Amino acid sequence: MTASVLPPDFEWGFATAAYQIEGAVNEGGRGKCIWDTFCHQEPSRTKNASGDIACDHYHKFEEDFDLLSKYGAGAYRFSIAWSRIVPLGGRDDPINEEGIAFYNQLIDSLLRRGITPWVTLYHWDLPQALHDRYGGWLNVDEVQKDFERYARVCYERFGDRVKHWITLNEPWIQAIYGYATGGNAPGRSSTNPHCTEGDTAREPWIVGKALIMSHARAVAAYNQDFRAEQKGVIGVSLNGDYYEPWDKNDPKDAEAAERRMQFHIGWFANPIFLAKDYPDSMRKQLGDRLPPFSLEEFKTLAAAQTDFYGMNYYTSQFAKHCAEAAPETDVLGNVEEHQSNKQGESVGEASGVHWLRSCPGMFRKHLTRVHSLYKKPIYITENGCPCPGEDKMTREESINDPFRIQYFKDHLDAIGKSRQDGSIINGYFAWSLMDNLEWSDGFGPRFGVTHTDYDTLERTPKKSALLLKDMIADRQRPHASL
Ligand code: PNW
Repeated sequence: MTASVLPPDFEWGFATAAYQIEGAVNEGGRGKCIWDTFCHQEPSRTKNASGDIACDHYHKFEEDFDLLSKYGAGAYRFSIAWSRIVPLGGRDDPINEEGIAFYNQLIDSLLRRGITPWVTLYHWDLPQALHDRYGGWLNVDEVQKDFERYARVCYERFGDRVKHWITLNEPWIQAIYGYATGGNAPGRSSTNPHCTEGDTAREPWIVGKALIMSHARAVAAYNQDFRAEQKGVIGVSLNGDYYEPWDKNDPKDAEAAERRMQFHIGWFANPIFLAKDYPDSMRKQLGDRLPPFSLEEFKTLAAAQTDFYGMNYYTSQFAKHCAEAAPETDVLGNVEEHQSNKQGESVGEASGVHWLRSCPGMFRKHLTRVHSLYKKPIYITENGCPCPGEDKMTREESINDPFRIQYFKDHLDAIGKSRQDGSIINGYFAWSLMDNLEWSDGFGPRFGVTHTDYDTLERTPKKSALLLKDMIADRQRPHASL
Protein backbone atom coordinates (compact mmCIF):
# COMPACT_ATOMS: atom_id res chain seq x y z
CA MET A 1 0.00 0.00 0.00
CA THR A 2 2.76 2.36 1.05
CA ALA A 3 4.73 2.92 -2.02
CA SER A 4 1.64 3.42 -4.13
CA VAL A 5 1.12 6.82 -2.52
CA LEU A 6 4.64 7.97 -3.31
CA PRO A 7 5.01 9.89 -6.56
CA PRO A 8 7.12 8.63 -9.49
CA ASP A 9 9.72 11.34 -8.94
CA PHE A 10 10.22 10.40 -5.26
CA GLU A 11 14.01 10.23 -4.80
CA TRP A 12 15.31 7.10 -3.13
CA GLY A 13 18.53 5.27 -2.53
CA PHE A 14 21.09 4.38 0.11
CA ALA A 15 23.44 6.37 2.33
CA THR A 16 26.99 6.00 3.68
CA ALA A 17 29.70 8.17 5.26
CA ALA A 18 33.38 8.44 4.36
CA TYR A 19 35.01 7.39 7.61
CA GLN A 20 32.63 4.46 8.07
CA ILE A 21 33.43 2.80 4.74
CA GLU A 22 36.46 4.20 2.89
CA GLY A 23 39.54 2.88 4.71
CA ALA A 24 42.82 3.74 2.92
CA VAL A 25 43.45 6.37 5.56
CA ASN A 26 47.09 6.81 4.58
CA GLU A 27 46.56 6.73 0.83
CA GLY A 28 45.94 9.36 -1.80
CA GLY A 29 47.46 12.18 0.21
CA ARG A 30 44.71 12.11 2.85
CA GLY A 31 45.34 14.03 6.07
CA LYS A 32 44.32 12.69 9.47
CA CYS A 33 40.90 13.44 10.94
CA ILE A 34 39.74 13.44 14.56
CA TRP A 35 38.36 9.90 14.19
CA ASP A 36 41.79 8.53 13.19
CA THR A 37 43.09 9.81 16.50
CA PHE A 38 40.05 8.76 18.52
CA CYS A 39 40.04 5.18 17.18
CA HIS A 40 43.65 4.68 18.22
CA GLN A 41 43.37 5.88 21.80
CA GLU A 42 44.37 3.47 24.54
CA PRO A 43 42.40 2.00 26.16
CA SER A 44 40.17 1.71 23.12
CA ARG A 45 37.08 3.91 22.95
CA THR A 46 35.76 2.14 19.85
CA LYS A 47 35.80 -1.55 20.79
CA ASN A 48 39.26 -1.87 19.22
CA ALA A 49 37.88 -0.93 15.81
CA SER A 50 39.05 1.82 13.48
CA GLY A 51 38.38 3.13 10.00
CA ASP A 52 41.90 2.20 8.85
CA ILE A 53 40.44 -0.39 6.48
CA ALA A 54 36.70 -0.34 7.27
CA CYS A 55 34.96 -1.67 4.12
CA ASP A 56 37.91 -0.68 1.91
CA HIS A 57 35.44 1.22 -0.25
CA TYR A 58 38.34 3.37 -1.46
CA HIS A 59 39.47 0.40 -3.55
CA LYS A 60 36.13 -1.32 -4.01
CA PHE A 61 33.80 1.50 -4.97
CA GLU A 62 33.01 0.10 -8.42
CA GLU A 63 31.91 -3.17 -6.85
CA ASP A 64 29.80 -1.22 -4.36
CA PHE A 65 28.21 0.82 -7.12
CA ASP A 66 27.43 -2.43 -8.98
CA LEU A 67 25.33 -3.23 -5.92
CA LEU A 68 23.58 0.14 -6.10
CA SER A 69 22.75 -0.54 -9.75
CA LYS A 70 21.51 -4.01 -8.91
CA TYR A 71 19.32 -2.63 -6.11
CA GLY A 72 17.81 -0.13 -8.52
CA ALA A 73 18.83 2.94 -6.51
CA GLY A 74 18.02 6.27 -8.12
CA ALA A 75 20.33 8.18 -5.79
CA TYR A 76 23.27 7.62 -3.47
CA ARG A 77 24.22 9.75 -0.48
CA PHE A 78 27.89 9.69 0.49
CA SER A 79 30.21 12.06 2.32
CA ILE A 80 33.47 13.66 1.27
CA ALA A 81 36.38 13.42 3.69
CA TRP A 82 37.47 17.04 4.26
CA SER A 83 41.03 15.85 4.91
CA ARG A 84 41.22 14.15 1.49
CA ILE A 85 40.44 17.50 -0.16
CA VAL A 86 42.41 19.79 2.17
CA PRO A 87 44.68 17.49 4.23
CA LEU A 88 45.47 20.20 6.80
CA GLY A 89 41.95 21.61 6.61
CA GLY A 90 42.60 25.37 6.63
CA ARG A 91 41.69 28.08 4.14
CA ASP A 92 45.33 28.74 3.28
CA ASP A 93 46.35 25.10 3.21
CA PRO A 94 47.00 23.27 -0.07
CA ILE A 95 44.37 21.34 -2.00
CA ASN A 96 45.10 17.65 -2.56
CA GLU A 97 44.55 16.84 -6.24
CA GLU A 98 44.59 13.10 -5.58
CA GLY A 99 41.63 13.51 -3.25
CA ILE A 100 39.77 15.54 -5.87
CA ALA A 101 40.51 12.82 -8.45
CA PHE A 102 39.13 10.12 -6.14
CA TYR A 103 35.79 11.85 -5.68
CA ASN A 104 35.65 12.71 -9.40
CA GLN A 105 35.86 8.99 -10.10
CA LEU A 106 33.05 8.30 -7.63
CA ILE A 107 30.80 10.97 -9.08
CA ASP A 108 31.45 10.00 -12.69
CA SER A 109 30.86 6.33 -11.99
CA LEU A 110 27.51 7.13 -10.35
CA LEU A 111 26.42 9.36 -13.21
CA ARG A 112 27.35 6.72 -15.81
CA ARG A 113 25.01 4.39 -13.95
CA GLY A 114 22.21 6.93 -13.90
CA ILE A 115 22.47 7.34 -10.12
CA THR A 116 22.16 10.85 -8.67
CA PRO A 117 24.96 11.76 -6.25
CA TRP A 118 23.90 13.42 -2.97
CA VAL A 119 27.01 14.74 -1.28
CA THR A 120 27.47 15.44 2.43
CA LEU A 121 30.36 17.81 3.10
CA TYR A 122 30.84 16.93 6.75
CA HIS A 123 30.07 13.65 8.47
CA TRP A 124 32.03 14.13 11.73
CA ASP A 125 35.56 13.84 10.31
CA LEU A 126 37.18 17.18 11.14
CA PRO A 127 40.80 17.44 9.94
CA GLN A 128 42.96 16.72 12.98
CA ALA A 129 45.24 19.62 12.04
CA LEU A 130 42.41 22.11 12.70
CA HIS A 131 41.71 20.58 16.08
CA ASP A 132 45.41 20.91 16.92
CA ARG A 133 45.80 24.39 15.40
CA TYR A 134 42.98 26.24 17.13
CA GLY A 135 40.64 23.79 18.86
CA GLY A 136 38.59 22.86 15.78
CA TRP A 137 34.85 23.28 16.39
CA LEU A 138 35.55 25.15 19.64
CA ASN A 139 36.85 28.12 17.66
CA VAL A 140 33.68 29.60 16.17
CA ASP A 141 35.37 32.35 14.15
CA GLU A 142 38.16 30.31 12.62
CA VAL A 143 36.40 27.07 11.80
CA GLN A 144 33.54 28.69 9.86
CA LYS A 145 36.02 30.36 7.52
CA ASP A 146 37.88 27.11 6.93
CA PHE A 147 34.65 25.20 6.36
CA GLU A 148 33.47 27.81 3.87
CA ARG A 149 36.69 27.51 1.88
CA TYR A 150 36.48 23.70 1.87
CA ALA A 151 32.85 23.92 0.72
CA ARG A 152 33.80 26.34 -2.06
CA VAL A 153 36.49 23.94 -3.31
CA CYS A 154 33.86 21.19 -3.48
CA TYR A 155 31.36 23.36 -5.37
CA GLU A 156 34.10 24.49 -7.79
CA ARG A 157 35.43 21.04 -8.51
CA PHE A 158 32.30 18.89 -8.28
CA GLY A 159 29.36 21.29 -8.64
CA ASP A 160 29.16 20.91 -12.43
CA ARG A 161 27.90 17.35 -11.73
CA VAL A 162 26.73 17.39 -8.10
CA LYS A 163 23.36 19.13 -7.73
CA HIS A 164 22.42 17.97 -4.24
CA TRP A 165 24.50 19.12 -1.28
CA ILE A 166 24.19 18.47 2.44
CA THR A 167 26.45 20.70 4.51
CA LEU A 168 26.51 18.84 7.84
CA ASN A 169 25.42 15.48 9.11
CA GLU A 170 23.82 15.53 12.56
CA PRO A 171 25.41 18.55 14.20
CA TRP A 172 23.66 17.48 17.45
CA ILE A 173 25.68 14.25 17.61
CA GLN A 174 28.92 16.09 16.78
CA ALA A 175 28.34 18.64 19.55
CA ILE A 176 26.91 16.39 22.28
CA TYR A 177 28.76 13.11 21.74
CA GLY A 178 31.98 14.87 20.80
CA TYR A 179 32.03 17.56 23.53
CA ALA A 180 29.50 16.65 26.28
CA THR A 181 29.51 12.88 26.78
CA GLY A 182 32.83 12.33 25.02
CA GLY A 183 31.68 9.10 23.37
CA ASN A 184 32.59 10.30 19.88
CA ALA A 185 35.66 12.12 18.51
CA PRO A 186 37.28 14.29 19.64
CA GLY A 187 36.18 12.75 22.95
CA ARG A 188 35.98 15.79 25.19
CA SER A 189 33.95 15.75 28.41
CA SER A 190 34.16 16.76 32.04
CA THR A 191 31.79 13.98 33.14
CA ASN A 192 33.27 10.96 31.33
CA PRO A 193 36.04 9.23 33.31
CA HIS A 194 37.83 8.27 30.07
CA CYS A 195 38.29 11.92 29.12
CA THR A 196 41.13 14.11 30.29
CA GLU A 197 39.89 17.36 28.73
CA GLY A 198 36.59 19.10 28.19
CA ASP A 199 33.84 21.22 29.75
CA THR A 200 30.49 19.54 29.36
CA ALA A 201 28.63 22.56 30.73
CA ARG A 202 29.90 24.91 28.03
CA GLU A 203 31.68 23.33 25.08
CA PRO A 204 28.73 21.64 23.32
CA TRP A 205 26.88 24.96 23.02
CA ILE A 206 29.93 26.70 21.55
CA VAL A 207 30.41 23.86 19.08
CA GLY A 208 26.73 24.10 18.15
CA LYS A 209 27.13 27.73 17.24
CA ALA A 210 30.27 26.96 15.20
CA LEU A 211 28.36 24.29 13.28
CA ILE A 212 25.37 26.57 12.64
CA MET A 213 27.56 29.41 11.37
CA SER A 214 29.62 27.02 9.24
CA HIS A 215 26.45 25.73 7.63
CA ALA A 216 25.22 29.27 7.05
CA ARG A 217 28.45 30.42 5.45
CA ALA A 218 28.65 27.37 3.19
CA VAL A 219 25.08 27.97 2.02
CA ALA A 220 25.66 31.71 1.59
CA ALA A 221 28.73 30.96 -0.54
CA TYR A 222 26.72 28.60 -2.73
CA ASN A 223 23.93 31.12 -3.13
CA GLN A 224 26.24 34.00 -3.97
CA ASP A 225 28.70 32.36 -6.31
CA PHE A 226 27.45 29.00 -7.56
CA ARG A 227 23.69 28.61 -7.48
CA ALA A 228 22.86 30.64 -10.60
CA GLU A 229 25.22 28.62 -12.77
CA GLN A 230 25.11 25.20 -11.13
CA LYS A 231 21.40 25.21 -10.25
CA GLY A 232 21.71 22.77 -7.37
CA VAL A 233 20.02 22.56 -3.98
CA ILE A 234 21.55 22.55 -0.53
CA GLY A 235 20.33 21.35 2.84
CA VAL A 236 21.44 19.98 6.18
CA SER A 237 20.77 16.60 7.84
CA LEU A 238 19.45 16.84 11.39
CA ASN A 239 18.86 13.93 13.72
CA GLY A 240 16.23 13.97 16.44
CA ASP A 241 13.72 11.53 17.85
CA TYR A 242 10.02 12.13 18.41
CA TYR A 243 8.97 12.33 22.07
CA GLU A 244 5.65 11.69 23.77
CA PRO A 245 4.97 12.37 27.45
CA TRP A 246 5.87 9.51 29.79
CA ASP A 247 2.68 10.27 31.74
CA LYS A 248 0.13 11.51 29.27
CA ASN A 249 -1.93 13.05 32.08
CA ASP A 250 0.93 15.14 33.42
CA PRO A 251 1.28 18.51 31.65
CA LYS A 252 4.87 18.71 32.92
CA ASP A 253 5.72 15.60 30.91
CA ALA A 254 4.02 17.07 27.85
CA GLU A 255 6.22 20.15 28.29
CA ALA A 256 9.26 17.94 28.78
CA ALA A 257 8.55 16.14 25.49
CA GLU A 258 8.30 19.41 23.59
CA ARG A 259 11.38 20.81 25.33
CA ARG A 260 13.36 17.67 24.51
CA MET A 261 12.55 18.09 20.80
CA GLN A 262 13.56 21.76 20.97
CA PHE A 263 16.91 20.76 22.47
CA HIS A 264 17.37 18.14 19.72
CA ILE A 265 16.10 19.94 16.64
CA GLY A 266 15.10 23.53 17.43
CA TRP A 267 18.68 24.21 18.57
CA PHE A 268 19.76 23.97 14.92
CA ALA A 269 16.53 24.36 12.98
CA ASN A 270 15.49 27.71 14.53
CA PRO A 271 18.64 29.53 13.39
CA ILE A 272 19.01 27.58 10.13
CA PHE A 273 15.45 27.45 8.79
CA LEU A 274 13.82 30.39 10.56
CA ALA A 275 16.86 32.68 11.02
CA LYS A 276 15.60 32.91 14.62
CA ASP A 277 17.35 32.66 17.96
CA TYR A 278 17.62 29.34 19.79
CA PRO A 279 14.33 28.06 21.29
CA ASP A 280 13.12 29.92 24.40
CA SER A 281 13.36 26.76 26.50
CA MET A 282 17.09 26.54 25.74
CA ARG A 283 17.75 30.19 26.55
CA LYS A 284 15.82 29.88 29.77
CA GLN A 285 17.69 26.83 30.96
CA LEU A 286 21.19 27.47 29.62
CA GLY A 287 21.44 31.23 30.11
CA ASP A 288 24.81 32.63 29.13
CA ARG A 289 26.21 29.19 28.43
CA LEU A 290 24.41 29.46 25.09
CA PRO A 291 26.52 31.82 22.97
CA PRO A 292 24.29 34.48 21.37
CA PHE A 293 24.16 35.46 17.69
CA SER A 294 25.18 39.03 16.88
CA LEU A 295 23.11 41.20 14.50
CA GLU A 296 25.70 40.53 11.83
CA GLU A 297 25.36 36.79 12.39
CA PHE A 298 21.57 36.99 12.17
CA LYS A 299 22.03 38.67 8.79
CA THR A 300 24.24 35.80 7.63
CA LEU A 301 21.62 33.32 8.85
CA ALA A 302 18.83 35.17 7.06
CA ALA A 303 20.82 35.36 3.82
CA ALA A 304 21.60 31.64 3.90
CA GLN A 305 18.40 30.23 2.43
CA THR A 306 18.52 26.47 2.91
CA ASP A 307 16.50 24.48 0.38
CA PHE A 308 15.55 21.32 2.22
CA TYR A 309 15.40 19.63 5.60
CA GLY A 310 17.40 16.40 5.62
CA MET A 311 15.95 14.17 8.31
CA ASN A 312 17.85 11.31 9.91
CA TYR A 313 15.27 9.32 11.82
CA TYR A 314 15.67 6.03 13.66
CA THR A 315 13.50 5.94 16.79
CA SER A 316 11.25 7.68 19.31
CA GLN A 317 11.08 7.85 23.11
CA PHE A 318 9.01 9.00 26.08
CA ALA A 319 10.01 12.13 28.01
CA LYS A 320 9.62 12.55 31.75
CA HIS A 321 10.24 15.88 33.46
CA CYS A 322 12.83 15.95 36.22
CA ALA A 323 14.24 18.35 38.77
CA GLU A 324 16.60 21.02 37.56
CA ALA A 325 19.95 19.33 36.98
CA ALA A 326 23.51 20.58 37.36
CA PRO A 327 24.96 22.41 34.33
CA GLU A 328 27.01 19.35 33.40
CA THR A 329 24.06 16.98 33.24
CA ASP A 330 21.30 19.02 31.63
CA VAL A 331 22.24 18.64 27.96
CA LEU A 332 18.96 16.92 27.13
CA GLY A 333 16.92 19.78 28.62
CA ASN A 334 16.30 18.43 32.12
CA VAL A 335 14.42 15.49 30.71
CA GLU A 336 14.58 11.78 31.45
CA GLU A 337 14.25 9.55 28.42
CA HIS A 338 12.35 6.27 28.60
CA GLN A 339 11.52 3.49 26.17
CA SER A 340 8.31 2.64 28.03
CA ASN A 341 5.61 4.96 29.33
CA LYS A 342 4.00 5.11 32.77
CA GLN A 343 1.70 2.20 31.88
CA GLY A 344 4.74 0.12 30.96
CA GLU A 345 3.88 0.16 27.24
CA SER A 346 6.96 -0.01 25.03
CA VAL A 347 7.54 2.72 22.47
CA GLY A 348 8.17 0.06 19.84
CA GLU A 349 9.73 -3.26 18.96
CA ALA A 350 13.38 -3.76 20.00
CA SER A 351 16.02 -3.88 17.21
CA GLY A 352 19.65 -4.99 17.28
CA VAL A 353 20.88 -1.90 19.18
CA HIS A 354 19.59 -0.83 22.59
CA TRP A 355 18.77 2.77 21.61
CA LEU A 356 16.63 1.91 18.61
CA ARG A 357 13.06 0.64 18.73
CA SER A 358 10.82 0.65 15.70
CA CYS A 359 8.23 3.43 16.09
CA PRO A 360 6.65 4.19 12.71
CA GLY A 361 3.54 5.77 14.24
CA MET A 362 5.64 8.40 15.96
CA PHE A 363 7.68 8.82 12.77
CA ARG A 364 4.52 10.02 11.04
CA LYS A 365 3.88 12.51 13.87
CA HIS A 366 7.51 13.61 13.73
CA LEU A 367 7.39 14.25 9.99
CA THR A 368 4.18 16.19 10.27
CA ARG A 369 5.51 18.25 13.20
CA VAL A 370 8.82 19.07 11.51
CA HIS A 371 7.16 20.00 8.26
CA SER A 372 4.65 22.29 9.93
CA LEU A 373 7.34 24.01 12.03
CA TYR A 374 10.04 24.58 9.42
CA LYS A 375 8.01 24.46 6.19
CA LYS A 376 10.72 23.01 3.99
CA PRO A 377 10.59 19.96 1.73
CA ILE A 378 11.86 16.99 3.72
CA TYR A 379 14.21 14.30 2.48
CA ILE A 380 14.78 11.35 4.78
CA THR A 381 18.56 11.20 4.55
CA GLU A 382 18.92 8.21 6.92
CA ASN A 383 16.58 5.52 8.23
CA GLY A 384 17.30 1.90 9.05
CA CYS A 385 18.18 -0.59 11.78
CA PRO A 386 20.06 -3.77 12.64
CA CYS A 387 17.91 -6.87 13.18
CA PRO A 388 17.67 -8.24 16.74
CA GLY A 389 20.72 -10.42 17.38
CA GLU A 390 22.27 -9.63 14.00
CA ASP A 391 25.67 -8.79 15.49
CA LYS A 392 26.02 -12.44 16.54
CA MET A 393 24.71 -13.96 13.31
CA THR A 394 26.54 -15.80 10.54
CA ARG A 395 26.38 -14.31 7.08
CA GLU A 396 23.70 -16.81 6.05
CA GLU A 397 21.54 -15.80 8.98
CA SER A 398 22.13 -12.08 8.56
CA ILE A 399 21.13 -11.90 4.90
CA ASN A 400 17.68 -13.17 5.80
CA ASP A 401 16.44 -9.99 7.47
CA PRO A 402 12.67 -9.89 7.95
CA PHE A 403 12.91 -7.39 10.82
CA ARG A 404 14.65 -4.84 8.58
CA ILE A 405 12.16 -5.48 5.78
CA GLN A 406 9.25 -4.79 8.12
CA TYR A 407 11.01 -1.70 9.49
CA PHE A 408 11.44 -0.27 5.97
CA LYS A 409 7.85 -1.09 5.03
CA ASP A 410 6.43 0.51 8.16
CA HIS A 411 8.55 3.64 7.83
CA LEU A 412 7.76 4.14 4.14
CA ASP A 413 4.13 3.69 5.06
CA ALA A 414 4.48 6.48 7.66
CA ILE A 415 5.94 8.74 4.98
CA GLY A 416 2.92 8.10 2.78
CA LYS A 417 0.61 8.94 5.70
CA SER A 418 2.45 12.12 6.62
CA ARG A 419 2.21 13.18 2.98
CA GLN A 420 -1.52 12.69 3.30
CA ASP A 421 -1.35 14.98 6.37
CA GLY A 422 0.03 17.59 3.97
CA SER A 423 3.79 17.26 4.52
CA ILE A 424 6.10 17.62 1.57
CA ILE A 425 8.48 14.65 1.68
CA ASN A 426 10.41 14.11 -1.50
CA GLY A 427 12.89 11.33 -0.91
CA TYR A 428 14.26 8.52 1.21
CA PHE A 429 17.76 7.13 1.81
CA ALA A 430 18.09 3.86 3.70
CA TRP A 431 20.98 3.64 6.14
CA SER A 432 23.09 1.96 4.99
CA LEU A 433 24.28 0.55 1.67
CA MET A 434 26.45 -1.91 3.58
CA ASP A 435 27.43 -2.92 7.11
CA ASN A 436 30.17 -0.54 8.20
CA LEU A 437 32.08 0.96 11.12
CA GLU A 438 29.42 1.98 13.62
CA TRP A 439 31.64 4.61 15.27
CA SER A 440 32.21 3.90 18.98
CA ASP A 441 30.26 0.64 18.68
CA GLY A 442 32.89 -0.68 16.29
CA PHE A 443 31.96 -3.36 13.77
CA GLY A 444 29.23 -4.89 15.97
CA PRO A 445 25.91 -3.38 14.85
CA ARG A 446 24.99 -4.16 11.22
CA PHE A 447 22.85 -1.43 9.63
CA GLY A 448 23.55 -2.48 6.01
CA VAL A 449 21.29 -3.88 3.33
CA THR A 450 24.51 -5.59 2.25
CA HIS A 451 26.41 -7.92 4.57
CA THR A 452 30.11 -7.08 4.93
CA ASP A 453 32.53 -9.83 5.95
CA TYR A 454 35.23 -7.82 7.72
CA ASP A 455 37.85 -10.58 7.30
CA THR A 456 37.51 -11.10 3.56
CA LEU A 457 35.74 -7.79 2.74
CA GLU A 458 33.26 -9.80 0.73
CA ARG A 459 29.85 -8.18 0.20
CA THR A 460 26.60 -10.17 0.16
CA PRO A 461 23.19 -8.58 -0.48
CA LYS A 462 20.58 -9.11 2.22
CA LYS A 463 16.97 -9.73 1.27
CA SER A 464 15.97 -6.18 2.25
CA ALA A 465 18.18 -4.69 -0.47
CA LEU A 466 15.96 -5.94 -3.24
CA LEU A 467 12.72 -5.44 -1.39
CA LEU A 468 13.12 -1.67 -1.41
CA LYS A 469 13.51 -1.81 -5.16
CA ASP A 470 10.23 -3.64 -5.56
CA MET A 471 8.42 -1.36 -3.14
CA ILE A 472 9.57 1.81 -4.76
CA ALA A 473 9.02 0.52 -8.29
CA ASP A 474 5.49 -0.22 -7.20
CA ARG A 475 4.68 3.49 -6.94
CA GLN A 476 4.69 3.69 -10.74
CA ARG A 477 1.63 1.45 -10.95
CA PRO A 478 -1.55 3.10 -9.78
CA HIS A 479 -3.38 0.83 -7.36
CA ALA A 480 -7.04 0.00 -7.52
CA SER A 481 -7.47 1.48 -4.05
CA LEU A 482 -6.45 4.89 -5.35
C1 PNW B 1 23.66 8.22 12.75
N1 PNW B 1 21.60 7.64 18.90
O1 PNW B 1 24.16 8.36 14.03
C2 PNW B 1 24.83 8.56 11.83
O2 PNW B 1 24.58 9.61 10.95
C3 PNW B 1 25.41 7.37 11.12
O3 PNW B 1 26.72 7.65 10.74
C4 PNW B 1 25.26 6.14 11.97
O4 PNW B 1 25.94 5.04 11.46
C5 PNW B 1 23.77 5.87 12.08
O5 PNW B 1 23.07 6.98 12.60
C6 PNW B 1 23.40 4.65 12.90
O6 PNW B 1 23.73 4.84 14.24
C7 PNW B 1 23.45 8.16 15.19
O7 PNW B 1 22.20 7.03 19.80
C8 PNW B 1 24.10 7.55 16.25
O8 PNW B 1 20.44 8.07 19.07
C9 PNW B 1 23.48 7.37 17.45
C10 PNW B 1 22.19 7.81 17.63
C11 PNW B 1 21.51 8.44 16.58
C12 PNW B 1 22.15 8.60 15.37
